Amino acid sequence: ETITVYSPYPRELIRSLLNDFEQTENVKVELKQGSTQVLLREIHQSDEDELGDIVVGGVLSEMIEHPDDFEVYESKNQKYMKYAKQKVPYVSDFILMPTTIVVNEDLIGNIKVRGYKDLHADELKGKVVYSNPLETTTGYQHMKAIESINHDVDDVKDFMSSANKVDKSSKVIQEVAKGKYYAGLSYESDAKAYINKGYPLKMIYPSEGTMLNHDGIALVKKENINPKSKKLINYLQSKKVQQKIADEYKIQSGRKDVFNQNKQVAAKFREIPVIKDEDISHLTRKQFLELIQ
Ligand code: BGP
Repeated sequence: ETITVYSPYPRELIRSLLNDFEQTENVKVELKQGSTQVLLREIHQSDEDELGDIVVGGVLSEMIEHPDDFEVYESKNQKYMKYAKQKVPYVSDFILMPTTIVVNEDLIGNIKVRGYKDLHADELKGKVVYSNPLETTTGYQHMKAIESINHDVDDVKDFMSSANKVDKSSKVIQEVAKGKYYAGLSYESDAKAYINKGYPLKMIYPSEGTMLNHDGIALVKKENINPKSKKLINYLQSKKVQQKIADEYKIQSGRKDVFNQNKQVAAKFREIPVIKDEDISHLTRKQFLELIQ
C-alpha cells in the first residue's frame, strides 16, 4: 500500500515526518517534490490513475487555482490550530513559515541589509536573486510583502526589474550560498538548512515587514480516497508531530497549544516584524500577478 505526497519543502524536513508516519501506519509514502505551482499543475493535469494523494506545504489557500482538484476536508485537529477556521474549506492549516532575506556574509561586506529597501543599494545591482512569483510560494509571498510596505505595486515592479529571477526557490538559496549572488529572497527552512550545512549565510527578517506564510495541507480529489490520506493530515496536525516540528526544526507550529520549548527560539519568533493582515493586499493571486507583470 502506497500513498503519494506532493511537497515543495526541502527533503530533510518533509521526509523525516513521512518516515515516522510510514512506521506507525505501516504504509509506504512516496514523495514528489517541486515548486508549489508546478506540483499543483501536475495534479490538475494528471489522469485519475496517476493522481497522488496529498499536498503538504505552500500557501495553498492562495496558490490553488483549481479548488475542484481538492476534497473539502476538515480534520479533527483543525480546532486546535491557531486559525481554528479554515481559510478555504479544502485546505487544512499546517505550520507558520516566515519568508526571509538571505545574504552571503563573505560577499556582503559593509553593505547593510535590514530590509527590502536596502536591496536597492547601488552596490547590489545585479547581485540580488528571487524566485518566480508565478511558480513559487516564496516568490509570490515576497512580492506581496514588498507591495504591503507602501501599498504600491510599482515597488514590486521596481524590485523585479532590478533583481534576477530564477525558476525555483531552492536555486535562490543555492546561488547565494555558492556566491553567485550577494542576497536573495528565501524562507526560513531553506535558509536554516543551508546555514546548518556551514555556508556563510545570514538570515534577515525584512524590517519593513516580514510575510508569515500560512502553510497548508490539501487532500487530492479522486474516486478512491485512501483512508490513510486523511490519517496523515490528522497526524501532521497532531500535538506530537507539531511539537516535534517546533523542537527539532525550530519551526512555528500551526497549533495553539504547541510552543517552542527553547525560550530563546520562542523569544526570537516574537521579535519577527510580521506584516499585519490588514496591510496585506486583498487582491486574489490572479489579480495580483496580473498587476505586477
Ligand atoms: C515557503 C513556504 C513553504 C514552501 C516553500 C517552498 O515559502 O512557506 O510552504 O512552499 O516555500 O515552496 P516554493 O518552492 O513554491 O517556494
